[in-house]
Amino acid sequence: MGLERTLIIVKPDAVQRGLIGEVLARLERRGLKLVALKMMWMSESLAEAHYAEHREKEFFSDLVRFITSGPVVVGVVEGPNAIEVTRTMMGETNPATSPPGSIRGDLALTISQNVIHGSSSPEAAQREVALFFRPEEILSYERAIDRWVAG
Ligand code: IDP
Repeated sequence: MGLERTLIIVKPDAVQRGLIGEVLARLERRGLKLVALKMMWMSESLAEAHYAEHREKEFFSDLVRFITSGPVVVGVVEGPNAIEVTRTMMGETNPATSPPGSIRGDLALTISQNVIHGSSSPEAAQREVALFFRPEEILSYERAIDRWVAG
Protein backbone atom coordinates (compact mmCIF):
# COMPACT_ATOMS: atom_id res chain seq x y z
CA MET A 1 0.00 0.00 0.00
CA GLY A 2 1.42 3.37 -1.01
CA LEU A 3 1.54 5.72 1.93
CA GLU A 4 1.78 9.32 0.80
CA ARG A 5 2.44 12.59 2.57
CA THR A 6 0.92 15.89 1.55
CA LEU A 7 1.08 19.49 2.74
CA ILE A 8 -2.06 21.17 4.00
CA ILE A 9 -2.50 24.83 4.92
CA VAL A 10 -5.47 26.10 6.91
CA LYS A 11 -5.56 29.53 5.28
CA PRO A 12 -5.90 32.90 7.09
CA ASP A 13 -9.67 33.14 6.42
CA ALA A 14 -10.26 29.81 8.15
CA VAL A 15 -8.05 30.75 11.11
CA GLN A 16 -9.97 34.03 11.52
CA ARG A 17 -13.31 32.23 11.28
CA GLY A 18 -12.40 29.68 13.96
CA LEU A 19 -12.32 26.77 11.53
CA ILE A 20 -8.91 25.27 12.36
CA GLY A 21 -10.45 22.46 14.38
CA GLU A 22 -13.22 21.83 11.85
CA VAL A 23 -10.77 21.45 8.96
CA LEU A 24 -8.27 19.30 10.86
CA ALA A 25 -11.08 17.18 12.35
CA ARG A 26 -12.38 16.33 8.89
CA LEU A 27 -8.94 15.13 7.79
CA GLU A 28 -8.49 13.16 11.03
CA ARG A 29 -11.95 11.60 10.84
CA ARG A 30 -11.18 10.40 7.32
CA GLY A 31 -8.31 8.43 8.84
CA LEU A 32 -5.43 10.60 7.68
CA LYS A 33 -2.60 10.93 10.19
CA LEU A 34 -1.13 14.30 11.11
CA VAL A 35 2.65 13.84 11.17
CA ALA A 36 3.63 17.54 11.43
CA LEU A 37 1.72 20.65 12.48
CA LYS A 38 2.51 24.26 13.27
CA MET A 39 1.02 27.73 13.35
CA MET A 40 2.94 30.43 11.53
CA TRP A 41 2.68 33.76 9.81
CA MET A 42 4.05 33.27 6.31
CA SER A 43 6.61 35.76 5.02
CA GLU A 44 6.20 37.26 1.58
CA SER A 45 9.20 35.31 0.29
CA LEU A 46 7.85 31.99 1.60
CA ALA A 47 4.44 32.75 0.06
CA GLU A 48 6.04 33.60 -3.27
CA ALA A 49 8.09 30.40 -3.21
CA HIS A 50 5.07 28.29 -2.26
CA TYR A 51 2.93 29.75 -5.06
CA ALA A 52 5.81 30.08 -7.58
CA GLU A 53 3.83 28.26 -10.31
CA HIS A 54 1.32 31.16 -10.29
CA ARG A 55 3.95 33.92 -10.53
CA GLU A 56 2.73 35.05 -13.95
CA LYS A 57 -0.98 34.98 -13.11
CA GLU A 58 -2.88 38.24 -12.69
CA PHE A 59 -4.11 37.15 -9.23
CA PHE A 60 -0.60 36.41 -7.92
CA SER A 61 -0.09 39.59 -5.88
CA ASP A 62 -3.59 39.29 -4.34
CA LEU A 63 -2.87 35.66 -3.52
CA VAL A 64 0.41 36.50 -1.76
CA ARG A 65 -1.23 39.41 0.07
CA PHE A 66 -4.04 37.14 1.27
CA ILE A 67 -1.93 34.19 2.39
CA THR A 68 0.36 36.54 4.36
CA SER A 69 -2.55 38.55 5.84
CA GLY A 70 -2.71 36.54 9.07
CA PRO A 71 -1.58 33.34 10.74
CA VAL A 72 -2.03 29.99 9.05
CA VAL A 73 -1.81 26.42 10.29
CA VAL A 74 0.49 24.25 8.21
CA GLY A 75 0.60 20.50 8.47
CA VAL A 76 1.69 17.28 6.85
CA VAL A 77 -0.85 14.50 6.62
CA GLU A 78 -0.02 10.92 5.82
CA GLY A 79 -2.07 8.02 4.57
CA PRO A 80 -2.87 5.80 1.62
CA ASN A 81 -3.37 8.10 -1.39
CA ALA A 82 -3.18 11.09 0.97
CA ILE A 83 -2.65 13.57 -1.88
CA GLU A 84 -5.71 12.58 -3.91
CA VAL A 85 -7.86 11.97 -0.84
CA THR A 86 -7.09 15.43 0.53
CA ARG A 87 -7.72 17.10 -2.84
CA THR A 88 -11.07 15.32 -3.16
CA MET A 89 -12.04 16.35 0.36
CA MET A 90 -11.10 19.98 -0.42
CA GLY A 91 -13.43 20.23 -3.43
CA GLU A 92 -12.77 22.47 -6.42
CA THR A 93 -10.50 25.52 -6.37
CA ASN A 94 -13.68 27.61 -6.71
CA PRO A 95 -15.99 26.97 -3.74
CA ALA A 96 -18.98 27.95 -5.88
CA THR A 97 -18.61 24.73 -7.88
CA SER A 98 -17.44 22.56 -4.98
CA PRO A 99 -19.96 19.93 -3.98
CA PRO A 100 -21.62 19.95 -0.57
CA GLY A 101 -19.69 17.59 1.68
CA SER A 102 -16.35 18.97 0.53
CA ILE A 103 -14.44 21.38 2.74
CA ARG A 104 -14.75 24.28 0.30
CA GLY A 105 -18.30 23.27 -0.66
CA ASP A 106 -19.38 23.38 2.96
CA LEU A 107 -17.24 26.19 4.38
CA ALA A 108 -16.30 28.70 1.66
CA LEU A 109 -17.89 30.96 -0.96
CA THR A 110 -15.14 32.62 -3.02
CA ILE A 111 -12.02 31.48 -4.86
CA SER A 112 -9.80 34.01 -3.11
CA GLN A 113 -10.83 32.87 0.39
CA ASN A 114 -11.18 29.13 0.04
CA VAL A 115 -10.11 27.89 3.50
CA ILE A 116 -7.55 25.20 2.66
CA HIS A 117 -4.53 24.40 0.54
CA GLY A 118 -3.51 20.85 -0.28
CA SER A 119 -0.66 19.77 -2.55
CA SER A 120 -1.83 18.91 -6.06
CA SER A 121 0.61 16.13 -7.05
CA PRO A 122 3.36 13.93 -5.59
CA GLU A 123 5.99 16.34 -6.98
CA ALA A 124 4.22 19.36 -5.47
CA ALA A 125 3.79 17.56 -2.14
CA GLN A 126 7.48 16.73 -1.92
CA ARG A 127 8.49 20.30 -2.78
CA GLU A 128 5.96 21.95 -0.46
CA VAL A 129 6.60 19.69 2.55
CA ALA A 130 10.33 20.48 2.25
CA LEU A 131 9.56 24.20 1.96
CA PHE A 132 7.69 24.31 5.28
CA PHE A 133 9.22 21.54 7.43
CA ARG A 134 12.68 20.31 8.32
CA PRO A 135 12.94 16.51 8.16
CA GLU A 136 13.16 16.22 11.96
CA GLU A 137 9.85 18.09 12.35
CA ILE A 138 8.02 15.27 10.55
CA LEU A 139 7.21 12.49 12.97
CA SER A 140 6.98 8.76 12.40
CA TYR A 141 4.63 7.08 14.83
CA GLU A 142 2.09 4.29 15.01
CA ARG A 143 -1.55 4.77 15.94
CA ALA A 144 -3.57 1.87 17.22
CA ILE A 145 -6.24 2.65 14.59
CA ASP A 146 -3.83 2.54 11.66
CA ARG A 147 -4.59 -1.10 10.90
CA TRP A 148 -8.31 -0.23 10.75
CA VAL A 149 -7.99 2.73 8.39
CA ALA A 150 -4.81 2.02 6.44
CA GLY A 151 -4.79 -1.75 6.32
P1 IDP B 1 -5.83 24.98 -5.47
O1 IDP B 1 -5.67 25.77 -4.19
O2 IDP B 1 -7.22 24.41 -5.61
O3 IDP B 1 -4.75 23.97 -5.70
P2 IDP B 1 -4.51 26.64 -7.50
O4 IDP B 1 -4.89 26.65 -8.95
O5 IDP B 1 -3.21 26.00 -7.12
O6 IDP B 1 -5.74 26.02 -6.69
O7 IDP B 1 -4.49 28.15 -7.03
C1 IDP B 1 -3.94 28.49 -5.77
C2 IDP B 1 -4.87 29.46 -5.09
O8 IDP B 1 -4.91 30.68 -5.84
C3 IDP B 1 -6.32 29.01 -5.01
O9 IDP B 1 -6.57 28.20 -3.88
C4 IDP B 1 -7.07 30.30 -4.94
O10 IDP B 1 -7.15 30.80 -3.61
C5 IDP B 1 -6.20 31.23 -5.76
N1 IDP B 1 -6.74 31.36 -7.12
C6 IDP B 1 -6.69 30.43 -8.11
N2 IDP B 1 -7.27 30.88 -9.23
C7 IDP B 1 -7.70 32.13 -8.94
C8 IDP B 1 -8.39 33.13 -9.71
O11 IDP B 1 -8.73 32.93 -10.87
N3 IDP B 1 -8.65 34.30 -9.04
C9 IDP B 1 -8.29 34.53 -7.75
N4 IDP B 1 -7.65 33.60 -7.01
C10 IDP B 1 -7.36 32.43 -7.59
